[in-house]
Amino acid sequence: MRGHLRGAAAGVLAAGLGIAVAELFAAAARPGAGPLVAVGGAVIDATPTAVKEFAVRELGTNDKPVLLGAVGLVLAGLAALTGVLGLHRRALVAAGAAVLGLAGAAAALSRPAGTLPDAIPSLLAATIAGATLWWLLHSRPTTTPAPSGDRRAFLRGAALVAGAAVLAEGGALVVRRTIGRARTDLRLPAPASAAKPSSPGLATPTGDFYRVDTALTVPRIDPGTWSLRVHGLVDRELRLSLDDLLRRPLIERDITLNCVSNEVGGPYIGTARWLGVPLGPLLREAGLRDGADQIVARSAEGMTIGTPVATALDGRDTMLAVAMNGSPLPPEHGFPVRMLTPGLYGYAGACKWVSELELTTFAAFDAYWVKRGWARAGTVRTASRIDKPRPFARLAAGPVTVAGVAWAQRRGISKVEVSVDGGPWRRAELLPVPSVDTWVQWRYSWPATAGPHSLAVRATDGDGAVQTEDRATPFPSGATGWHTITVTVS
Ligand SMILES: Nc1nc2c(c(=O)[nH]1)N[C@H]1C(S)=C(S)[C@@H](COP(=O)(O)O)O[C@H]1N2
Ligand SMILES: [Mo]
Repeated sequence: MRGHLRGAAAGVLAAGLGIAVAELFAAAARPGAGPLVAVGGAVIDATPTAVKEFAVRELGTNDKPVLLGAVGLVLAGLAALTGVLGLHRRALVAAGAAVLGLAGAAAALSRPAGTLPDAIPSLLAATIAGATLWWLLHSRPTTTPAPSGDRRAFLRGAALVAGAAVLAEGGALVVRRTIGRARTDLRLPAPASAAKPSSPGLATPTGDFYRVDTALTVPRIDPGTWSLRVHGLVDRELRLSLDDLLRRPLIERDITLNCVSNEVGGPYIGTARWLGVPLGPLLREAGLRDGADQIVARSAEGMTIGTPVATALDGRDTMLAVAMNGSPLPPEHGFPVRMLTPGLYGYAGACKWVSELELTTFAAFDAYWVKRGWARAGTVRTASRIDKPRPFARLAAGPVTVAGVAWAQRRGISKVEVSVDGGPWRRAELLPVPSVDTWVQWRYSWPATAGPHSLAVRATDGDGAVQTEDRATPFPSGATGWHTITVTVS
């Protein structure tokens, strides 16, 4: 019994050391390629969309820690088992490590942008864990007739392994800190083309900006070694450092970004003042070949996002963004560089932590979300939302300000109307906006009378098309329907 406990503990400790060293290696060399993250990512990829949506709904932003914790627990269980079996059959130590290492490597390679080097962290972890376990279990003959001395030796070895694991974790922390400092030290050049003045409250404070991605841990990318490769259907392949990008003329624009997964009235939308390099001139420099109709953006942690080439050339402000609301991009929002395509949902035009742009065709390649059934185009649908009053609010009779936002990036908003209890549509007042690519803030003064009431909002885009009442789910091309709330007036 005690022997079994010892075997299990040795297995878990050895795996812990292996993982910690692999995380340190990944932090320095390949962000997001740590073994746990690779396996977790593969699990997410393999999960049907319906289950994924269920998990996001039930667990919210805890979905990732929960998944990583589960992967860690399963690994700990398997490592403990390997330790117990390895007590009596040494070969099983090597076999267990090999199986787990290869499983991790296979998971890393199965990711959409997985390349051979991504297998290294898992293989490294398995090699270190296997060797450590072997040493812990077999460095001294287990048959010596001195059980207490043997126990002391085992505890000494275990403490050594735990210490090494803590050191490796600490190293990974230092790497991440150093990158954090490089981010705050980054000096942003002034834009060649500044944003137009805009009304206060138009932009979402960075800390409140929604975040949606599949990254299990936020990739920490060293801006000093980051580069962007532009290749595929181009005459000249480009490789640009962050300094190369920052030396180009920059544009500064207020642009609204929203997620296709946003429900009617939902929170996955925000507006920020972005600073970036316009993509069109860069693609022309690379010498765009005939037939290229898709830009496949790949990110450090393995996302692929497919964006129509036309959106970089039709005059809109499609850019490689380096800053958000006056500061370098926060790590969560894609530091050091992300794509931004006005008029497209994030999954179709806003690749974070971008490291590669491949010019190709839609016929030749389906990006991550398209493989999962989401629409190829990703064009933002006209929508509007009531932010004030809150649903189920209790209000006093008299004039009540009803307010919110409406958006139809690229087309703009020409009209917002409010209907009380299904009655006639009344025009809301629109605040001025810098361009068609931002949401519009609207307000309506409602003479509220006692009783329960429903409030609905609808927008008309710049082309005169009225937002449809028909309800559609976010999948596969964005939710539709009017946002309606109920309130009580007394
Ligand atoms: N690398 C990467 N980029 C990504 C994603 C992702 O999962 N990975 N998600 C996309 C989606 S679905 C959206 S809506 C936006 C969200 O950007 P934000 O988190 O900065 O708000 O990023 C897009 N870019
Ligand atoms: Mo999204």
